[in-house]
Amino acid sequence: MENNKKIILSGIQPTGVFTLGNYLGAVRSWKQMQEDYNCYYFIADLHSMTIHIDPQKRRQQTREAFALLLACGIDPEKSLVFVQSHNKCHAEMGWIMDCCSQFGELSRMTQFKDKSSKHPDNINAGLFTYPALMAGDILLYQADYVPVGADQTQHLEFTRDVATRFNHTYGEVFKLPEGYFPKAGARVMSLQDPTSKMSKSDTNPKATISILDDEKTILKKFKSAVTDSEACVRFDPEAKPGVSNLMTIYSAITGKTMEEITAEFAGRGYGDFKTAVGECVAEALRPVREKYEELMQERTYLEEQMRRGAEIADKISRRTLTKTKKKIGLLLEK
Ligand code: ATP
Ligand code: LTN
Repeated sequence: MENNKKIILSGIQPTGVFTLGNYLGAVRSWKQMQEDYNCYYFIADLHSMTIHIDPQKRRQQTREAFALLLACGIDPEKSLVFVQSHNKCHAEMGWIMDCCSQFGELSRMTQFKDKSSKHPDNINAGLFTYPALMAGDILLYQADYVPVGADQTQHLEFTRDVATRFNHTYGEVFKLPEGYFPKAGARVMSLQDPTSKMSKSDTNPKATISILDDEKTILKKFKSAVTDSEACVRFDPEAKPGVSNLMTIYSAITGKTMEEITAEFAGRGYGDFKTAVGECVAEALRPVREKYEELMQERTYLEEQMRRGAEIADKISRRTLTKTKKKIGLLLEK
């Protein structure tokens, strides 16, 4: 990947099958960026350790998440795809970043506050220092852009702050990354509670569309999606969060504007609209599901891609890690 293209980097946690939200909000654009950037994508398994997951399940979900990335069109010939823990530089840089992070700034992170109130019995130190590990992920690769959703922008700001401070104290090492917000990215809300985001760790299966759901399941879930009693397809996220969410999904897949969608369903009930949304989602996800099923039969191929990804990731990131250690004054082994 020796060229002048800018570097894009992003990660996704192996906390379950990707949802339509992950797909429309993130992974679909990751695929589109492959042509114009050097893209590095990874499965953030170290980050997923901040929440308790059964070990057997974690192994399985990590394999599945890797296959899902490929099924969504991330091409290992074009992009670097790997599992975070396979490149040991992440854990090492994570500790360095821990020592460059202040208790006060980590305490202000909203994700820490949210997740610790959701899991009051497991407020571990990793959950607290999560942003430091994430800063290490980004800075190791000298990434130019980091495509993340709104929930992660605070962590990106934090990364820039830590990098600036490090460069100032020890000398220039890190490039300051910028957020990247693709035009076609959509924020998808829960089908049962359209005021909260669709999330793969949601325990109510009716609230989320998994990208592996079959057509029948997808149509059924959209049929039972929460709407309102006005019977008018109109975009108004405040007053009509349910219908607006369905419009966002429909628009993200068909490319139609909100006005066009309102005109298309004028005088028709929500039933027709929900069926149309369900059908276009099922159609868009079919190739992903088929590709995934194919890939899961090819375990050796997947393992080979993981091994190759880890090797390249190590090679790229080790340069920055060594430079960082030198600047800090860690004695390098000869
Ligand atoms: P979890 O439930 O484990 O917190 P998640 O579904 O929120 O997982 P992440 O792994 O945290 O997903 O995020 C992966 C990527 O998907 C991020 O870039 C995030 O911004 C994006 N994303 C997650 N949920 C949505 C959503 N509902 N709409 C749009 N983008 C989303
Ligand atoms: N925290 C992110 C996953 C993640 C990430 C990263 C994203 C871990 N390291 C580095 C971008 C860059 C999430 O939960 N979506």
